[in-house]
Amino acid sequence: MYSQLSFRGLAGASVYKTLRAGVAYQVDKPFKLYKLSVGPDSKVDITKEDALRYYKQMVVIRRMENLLANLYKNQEMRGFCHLYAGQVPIGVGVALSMKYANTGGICMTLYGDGAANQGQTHESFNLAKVLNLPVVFVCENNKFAMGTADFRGSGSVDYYTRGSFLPGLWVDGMDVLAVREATRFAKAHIFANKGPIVMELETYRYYGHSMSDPGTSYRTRDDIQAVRNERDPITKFKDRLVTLKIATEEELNKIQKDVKKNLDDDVKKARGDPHPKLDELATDVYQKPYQKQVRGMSPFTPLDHKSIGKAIVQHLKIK
Ligand SMILES: Cc1ncc(C[n+]2csc(CCOP(=O)(O)OP(=O)(O)O)c2C)c(N)n1
Ligand SMILES: [Mg+2]
Repeated sequence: MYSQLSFRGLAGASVYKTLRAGVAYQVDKPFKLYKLSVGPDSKVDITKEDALRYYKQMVVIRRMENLLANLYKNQEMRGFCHLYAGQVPIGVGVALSMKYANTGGICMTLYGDGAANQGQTHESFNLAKVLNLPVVFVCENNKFAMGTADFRGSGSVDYYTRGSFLPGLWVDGMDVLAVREATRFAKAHIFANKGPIVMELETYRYYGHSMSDPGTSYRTRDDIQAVRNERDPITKFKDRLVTLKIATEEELNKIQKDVKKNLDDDVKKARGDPHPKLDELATDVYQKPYQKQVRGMSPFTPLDHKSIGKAIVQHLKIK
């Protein structure tokens, strides 16, 4: 439903400036501002190198999700499959630890439109404001909380204003460059010590909430197809890149073909791999496991905690 991503700040990035390199690109749908006098620039520049990288990343994500959905439906992949999915208070906790340890990092905390209506989200806004934490709250408004349309479950669907005392920014989540520009703006806002900020990315969910939700009982196939035809972020980006002559259709088709082939090869390899051993289940659950054994196992099948990977705190250099 949500996830956290943290990154270290760039030195001297406290002043927001539009990137001026490459070809000019006009963001289609203007940003909407809440408690902000100035917003991100709607004219942004894009270099060919960045454009192709974003295009490829989007195609990879789309294709991966398709493949995962199929593997799950074929019962080749077990467990529970949410096609992407944290907790808002954890994001605020990460931001608190970053401020406390003075890492210079900020925490992007992502949550859904459904989660926006939970008490924990509003407690998180409050604590972030009171403690002036380096956190950007990013609401991914994909129009549905499981099967409930946003207007049926939300007192206000203007999620960018829902931080009440926090400034907010509405962004067309179907335009990768609008999202990039808004993120740069939000990051500079935090580094300028203006406090936490809320960003709403308006998007759409083609799939159901999880694999147990066919995603078609609360909307029609035509509704979904209309978004695919009119607002699809990959198709739209591709058209813009061709129109702006940043890339040719052939180049972009080739990226798509290569991604498909590479991911199909990965799936083939994964199919041939043995199933993970049971002890994987208890691997890297804690940075420092305080108990040797996982609690609640039957005495006949004990399971030990195992550490093999590097903990996130080490990646982020938090002492
Ligand atoms: C505290 C809590 N209450 C209820 C649920 C059950 N639940 C799981 S997802 C969900 C809706 C989430 O909506 P949204 O954040 O928009 O995510 P999306 O459906 O778009 O993936 C609910 C109510 C939960 N996981 N946790
Ligand atoms: Mg949602």
